[in-house]
Amino acid sequence: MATIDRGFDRVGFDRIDELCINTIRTLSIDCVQKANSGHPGLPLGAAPMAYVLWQKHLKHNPRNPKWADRDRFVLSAGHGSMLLYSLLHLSGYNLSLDELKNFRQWGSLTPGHPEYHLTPGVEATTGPLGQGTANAVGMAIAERALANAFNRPGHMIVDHHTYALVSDGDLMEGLSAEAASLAGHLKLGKLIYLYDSNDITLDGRADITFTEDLAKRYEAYGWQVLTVKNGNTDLVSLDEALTAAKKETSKPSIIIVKTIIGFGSPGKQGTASAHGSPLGPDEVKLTKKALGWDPEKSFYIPEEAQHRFKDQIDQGSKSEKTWNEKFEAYTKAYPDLAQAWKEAQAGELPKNWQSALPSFKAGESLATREASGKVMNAIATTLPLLIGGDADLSCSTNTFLKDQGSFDGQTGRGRNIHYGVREHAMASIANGIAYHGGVRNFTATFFCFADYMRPAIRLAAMNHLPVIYVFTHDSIGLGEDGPTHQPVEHLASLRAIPNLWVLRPGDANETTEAWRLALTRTDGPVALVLSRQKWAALDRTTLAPASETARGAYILKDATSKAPQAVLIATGSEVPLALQTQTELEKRGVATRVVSMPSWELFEKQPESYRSLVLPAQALKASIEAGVTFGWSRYVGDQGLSFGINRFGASAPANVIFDQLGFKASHIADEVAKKLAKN
Ligand SMILES: Cc1ncc(C[n+]2csc(CCOP(=O)(O)OP(=O)(O)O)c2C)c(N)n1
Repeated sequence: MATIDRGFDRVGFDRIDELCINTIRTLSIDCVQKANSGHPGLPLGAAPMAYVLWQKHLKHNPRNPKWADRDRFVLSAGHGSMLLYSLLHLSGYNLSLDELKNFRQWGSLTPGHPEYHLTPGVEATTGPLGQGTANAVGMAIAERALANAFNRPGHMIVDHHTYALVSDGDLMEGLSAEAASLAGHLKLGKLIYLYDSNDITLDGRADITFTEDLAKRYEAYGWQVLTVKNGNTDLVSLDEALTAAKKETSKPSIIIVKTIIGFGSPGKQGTASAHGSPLGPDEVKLTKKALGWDPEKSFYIPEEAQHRFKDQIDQGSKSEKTWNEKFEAYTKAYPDLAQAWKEAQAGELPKNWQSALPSFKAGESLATREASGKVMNAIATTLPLLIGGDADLSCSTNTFLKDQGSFDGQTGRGRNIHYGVREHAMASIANGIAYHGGVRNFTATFFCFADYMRPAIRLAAMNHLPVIYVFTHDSIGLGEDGPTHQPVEHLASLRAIPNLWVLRPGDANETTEAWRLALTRTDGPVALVLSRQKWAALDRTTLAPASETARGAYILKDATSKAPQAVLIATGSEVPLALQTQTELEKRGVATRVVSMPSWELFEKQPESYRSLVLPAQALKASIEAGVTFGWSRYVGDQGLSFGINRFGASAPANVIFDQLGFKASHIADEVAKKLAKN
């Protein structure tokens, strides 16, 4: 067991700072103990680095957690949530001691892992290791993009840092490597990681799996690497390292802080048993004693410490006041920009943005990815704060914004972010951009690779982040690349994520509408699922208007003479096939309706009266979609039919695969007629 050293280096710090740090520590272990669940080890070890950062460096105003030019702090190792809750409470955020005492309980503001949409001052939802490292990269990107859009000579209204506290587990995750590689490449000089290097993970010593030279790795990524040898007590070195990190503006910095997990706990410090379970009542007392605390006092906040923490409120109010004065001067000098800033901060889009949305002529043959590319380039002119990028596939996803340049991490110029082949980081960085706010952002890749992004998509949905995913090459329709690249289960898989809208438009004009819906949405992410292959834009003079896309599903073309006997429900590239099948069935005397259903989620929001009008109970319903049929029984019912692909695809020209797998009007018409005959 490592010996407990309570001595603090006192140059620039005093006894009260030590008291503050131990207040964070004891409060955290008391809350974990009361909950009888949680992670005491990280708060005990990382309290000094977090305290020095918050007390001496972090630009924030606890009285206004949403002040736009605040520094961002991400606790990437979200399991150490009590560290963050203690800091928030003690620094004067609107998070009461009672909330802390309710740690991990139903309805509290202090859930097991920090949740962005719940707790004032929590900048990102973390817990799945690695996510926060990439979220922080996204925040640093957003900061630069906004600086480029709004700062003017003599008027620096955007100028803040992004800090992340990261752990061994965070840096083991491949995601963090993708994110760090890109951050180094982009030279994000205002991004700083504090790495709680305690050499312990959940199962034991980190070196049972993690033995590389991490400093060299980050140097190779193009980061400044700094080390603090004794993060348990050496506050001066922590302070100096943070100063050095801020001084280096040409690259991101990582400060490797050597700490002891569970610092202060005589029986558990330095071991994995301090990581993820309460210390136990006796060990809590022993730890308090070792830290010079009264072992009998729980949730104790010494007055002197309370007073010192409150400095942050005064300091924060002053900083924001200074910024407000700057913004006043800016408003006088640049009234239009100031107005645009306010709108962007409120998450509003410029009033005229929809004027640029294109419409497509009936019969114009184009893939929905091409239609999407045209929409994006048209609205790029009316939405100057739309940024985004692709994972090395912009030529195929059609998502490059022409004449808008490539994003530069130093100046923030350029609206196309080249993510490289780093899909997971792309999606997590997109979350970071959205968490930051002020800009809107999209990502793009082949639909099949949505799997690489899924952990971040899930978090975007959970946190109501308005990220837009452009997924192209959405089915076997991509053809010769074969089953590895042909999504089949992906629609079902994304539809299973709560609060994610999945839109698979049925032609070019539905694609325009899908973009309109995606950009209008502010409370969650939207996946646009688009084709590689072309077909003719539908004739909206004879069919229902594409604006009906907003209802999720609509009667595209009704049965000719009487109430429908069959209703064909199709999405995306299968909509024209449904129309052909309808013609075939009508020829055979079967009254057939075609419903285009670009989005299940939007359809679910419609009143029951509308839903039962579109999908009448008495008709035979059949879904047609080039993906697994999983879930379609919800709309076709037990007696309905589902035409889909419950296997992997194949490598061949697209039309051949569609034919071979039964996507033919004659085949579908036969099956529908047969079923009707049986009923
Ligand atoms: C993606 C992911 N995998 C696994 C876990 C479960 N988990 C929580 S903490 C942890 C490892 C803890 O090690 P470290 O990150 O060094 O934290 P410390 O022990 O220093 O608190 C694991 C595996 C997780 N939260 N996220």
